[in-house]
Amino acid sequence: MRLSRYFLPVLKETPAEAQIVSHRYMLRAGMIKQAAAGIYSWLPLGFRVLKNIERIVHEEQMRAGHIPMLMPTLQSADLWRESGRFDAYGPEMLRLKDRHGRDMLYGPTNEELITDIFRAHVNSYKDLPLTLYHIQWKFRDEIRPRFGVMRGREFYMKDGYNFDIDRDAALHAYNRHMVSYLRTYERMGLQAIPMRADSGPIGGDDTHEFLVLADTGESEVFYDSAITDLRFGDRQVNYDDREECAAIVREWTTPYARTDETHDPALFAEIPEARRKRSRAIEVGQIFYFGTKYSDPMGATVTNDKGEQVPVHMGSHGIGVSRLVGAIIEASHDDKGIIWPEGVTPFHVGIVNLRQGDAGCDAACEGLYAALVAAGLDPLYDDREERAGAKFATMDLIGLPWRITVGPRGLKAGVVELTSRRSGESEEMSSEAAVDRLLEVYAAHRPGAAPV
Ligand code: 5CA
Repeated sequence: MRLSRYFLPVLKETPAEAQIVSHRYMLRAGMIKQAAAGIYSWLPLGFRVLKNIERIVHEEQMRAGHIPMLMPTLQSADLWRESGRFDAYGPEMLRLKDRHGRDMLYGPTNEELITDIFRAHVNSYKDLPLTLYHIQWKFRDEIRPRFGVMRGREFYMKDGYNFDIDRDAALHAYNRHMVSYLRTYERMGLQAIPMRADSGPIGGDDTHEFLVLADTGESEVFYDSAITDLRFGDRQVNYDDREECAAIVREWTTPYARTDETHDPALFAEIPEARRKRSRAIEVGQIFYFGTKYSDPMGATVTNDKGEQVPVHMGSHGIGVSRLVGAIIEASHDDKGIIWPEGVTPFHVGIVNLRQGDAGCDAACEGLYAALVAAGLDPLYDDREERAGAKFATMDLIGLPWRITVGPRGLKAGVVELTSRRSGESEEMSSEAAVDRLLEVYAAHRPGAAPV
C-alpha cells in the first residue's frame, strides 16, 4: 500500500476524551472513530489489525478441531424466554420490537441460539463431541462504556460452544479450549494468564478468565509470579488426547492466579512473599463449563449408548476480539506510539523515502516495494512529499515493527537502513538482504503458518 493513496487520518492532537493510552493511540493513529457511545467505526488501519486477530483466532480454533459458522446479531426473544434469561439478563441486553410488535434482542451472547440449532439437528451420542463457534458482533448496553474498544457497547467476540455426552467429555472440551487460548494469545505477542473467576450471567461453576497484566486494566488480580515464567512456545498438541491437554491445564492452573471475585487470602498467604503479586489486568477471554444449564430447560438431549435420552453437557468459550486490539496496545507501546507484535501488525514493514522526488530514491523505493510484495510481504510505503521527521513520527505512531529507510547517502553505498521499532536499533544492508531478513522474521507469523 502507498500511503499517498491510503486512508490514514492521523491526529496531531491528543484527543481529550481518551483516558488510556490504547484509546489515545487508536484515535491518533486513525484506527477507529466513535460512532456513538461505545460504538466505533473501524477505519482501514484498525480494521487490518482486527482482521489479523480474527485470523489467528480462526486458525487456532480450527487447529483444535472446532468448527466455524455464523449466527446473526439479532435474535428472537422466544428462545431467551425458554432459558429464562430474557428477564434475568437485565438492562445490559438491548431489547427491541420489530414492526409486528415481536420482541427481539441484539445478542449479547449466543447460548440459546446455538442450543436451538443443536436440538434441531443432533439426536445421538454418535454425533458428539461437537464444538461450534463463530466470530460476530455483540451488543451489551454497558452502563459505562469507556476506554474505547476495551469496554464498548458493540464489540466483536469469538464465542464457541461445546456439546458433549457427559461431564468428563465436556471437561476435556474445557481443557482443549484453555490450551488453544494459551497458544492464540501467545501468537498475538501477549501473555494472557488463565485465572479462576466468577461466571456471572453465563452461569456454571467452572470458569477461567484470561488476563493480560496492565495498570489500566479494569480487573483486580492476585497471582503467584511463577506463572509469568510459563511459555506455551511451539508445542505440537494432540487436541484429542485428554491427558495431554489436562497436563497443560495443570501446568497453568497450579500456580495461584485468581480474580478478586474468587480471591482466597488464606491460600494466597501460602505463596512465598516475594512471589505474591497483586495487579490490575485486562480480561481478554473467558471459558465456562455449565453442564446442562441450557440443555435442560431447552430440551437439548441425545440418546446415549444405552438408548436413554440425556441432556448434553455444554460450555461456552469467548475471546474479546475487538478488546484485544486495545489490550495489545496497552501491553506494547512507548511514548512515541504503538509497537505491534509481528503476529498482528497491520503492515509488515514501512518504507520511508527520505527524498521523495529524487529519481534514485524513488526508483530504489519502488524496487524495494515490488520485491517485498513479490516475497508475499505487505509493505506500507510512505511516498508523501513530507519531511523525514514527519514520516518517522507517523511510522512510530502507527507502530509497524520494522521500517526500511531509503536515502540518497545510503544508496550511494548500495545500502538501505532496517530499523526495529521495538529496540530502535538500525542496521545497514542491501535491499535484498533487508527483504530476506524480513522473510525470516515473519516466517512464523504468516497466514496459514498454522496447519488447519
Ligand atoms: N458466552 C460467553 C463465552 S462465549 C461470554 O459471553 N463470555 S464473556 O461475557 O466473558 O465475554 C467474552 C469476552 O468478550 C470477554 O472475556 C471480553 O474479553 C469480551 N468482552 C465482554 N464484554 C465486552 C465489552 N463490553 N467490550 C469489549 N469486549 C468485551
